[in-house]
Amino acid sequence: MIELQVKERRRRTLSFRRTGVSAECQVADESYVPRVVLKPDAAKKRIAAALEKNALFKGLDKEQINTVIDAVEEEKHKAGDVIIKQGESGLYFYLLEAGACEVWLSMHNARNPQMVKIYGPGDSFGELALLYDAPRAATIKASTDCILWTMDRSTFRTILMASTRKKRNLYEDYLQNVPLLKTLDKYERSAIADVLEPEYFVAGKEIITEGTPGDKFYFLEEGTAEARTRGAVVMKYGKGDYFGELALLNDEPRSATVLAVTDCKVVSINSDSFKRLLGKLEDILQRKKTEYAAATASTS
Ligand code: 1OR
Repeated sequence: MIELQVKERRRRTLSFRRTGVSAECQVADESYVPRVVLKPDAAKKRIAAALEKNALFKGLDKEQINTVIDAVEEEKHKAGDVIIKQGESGLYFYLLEAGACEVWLSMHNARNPQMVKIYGPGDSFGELALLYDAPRAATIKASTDCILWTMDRSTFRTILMASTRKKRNLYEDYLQNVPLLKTLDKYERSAIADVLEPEYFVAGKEIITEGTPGDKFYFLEEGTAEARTRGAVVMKYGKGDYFGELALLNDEPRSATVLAVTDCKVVSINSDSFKRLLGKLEDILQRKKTEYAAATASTS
């Protein structure tokens, strides 16, 4: 059973009084006054390092990053503390600097909550309630002693809401139609949308080069591409297909060249995010190796 020690509730009265955000709105706060929590330079450096690990902060400019660094507040938790409680309203977004946090979910008809995920350093949570004015979708509990940086709702909505929503909406339909991701739920797909980086390749350009080290996994969003080993075409790709998984899964050099046949738009995921977000699809991904082997055998 999860022990309830809801810090968020305790802070709520204070925060409402201070910021007066009780009127819910779908847009960022127009009257936003940047919040400044004074902190030493060493703390600022730690925050900057944690922000760098997190995809949600990728598109921010220097000024926005500084606003975030000023606004966040350190919060330490002991192993076992409940940081967010499912069903309650949410006031803070959390960035985990050190330690691990568990995500517990109570499904409609299940008697006991289930642990569905563990967050580590650089991960963030608590965005859903702020993005959609919804109750907390899950309970978050510290599994070890933790250091977190909390961002108030007003800063989140002003700095992060538009970019996060835009990216999630942009890729929602696309990711829903990628066969590989069929078994993931909507929330897991939005976590993938957060980390996608678009890249463009003109027809004839190599997206991946056989024998080189691999650090990215790709989905093909537009165009057609083909994989070649020792010059022979072993696989053809269209919209929604993926490639580049083997080098990351098996820690080996690229086993094929992937060439843009037409102009292509791809979205890539770096190796850390790939392991974190697609790790549970490893069985499906490993099967591709058998397909490649069969295709290579039939061309040699
Ligand atoms: P929040 O503001 O709702 C709880 O507060 C947070 O838990 C939530 O934002 C997310 O940041 C985080 N479904 C919903 N929320 C999740 C999930 C999740 N995982 C983490 N959070 N699912 C688990 C996916 C492995 C979907 C389960 C069906």
